[in-house]
Amino acid sequence: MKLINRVIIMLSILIVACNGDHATISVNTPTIQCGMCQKTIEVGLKKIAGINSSTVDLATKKTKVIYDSEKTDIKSIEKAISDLGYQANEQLADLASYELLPACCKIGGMDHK
Ligand SMILES: [Cu+2]
Repeated sequence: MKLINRVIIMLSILIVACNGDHATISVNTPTIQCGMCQKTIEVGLKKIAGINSSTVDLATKKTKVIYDSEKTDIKSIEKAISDLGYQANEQLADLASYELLPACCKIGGMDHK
């Protein structure tokens, strides 16, 4: 029983150590329009290596990204958001991806309803 306890404690230390690489950034995503944009970004970023999770705040138009700083960086994350069709900080949206977005997700799209 004592050995098992020791193994559990060592595993816990390892798990905490692994979490040390996780960093959080807040990215300005000013062109998001609606809940569908939110889903596109959150689901899209989940597929990118090194990104653990992301949360889009529609009210502030900011996207919080939790990532592994050893596997990716801010520039790659901005590029990934751009590839999904949205502006990320100074990185403009990839035009081809933007054109493929539903009408409601394009700039001003929610104003036409
Ligand atoms: Cu949208």
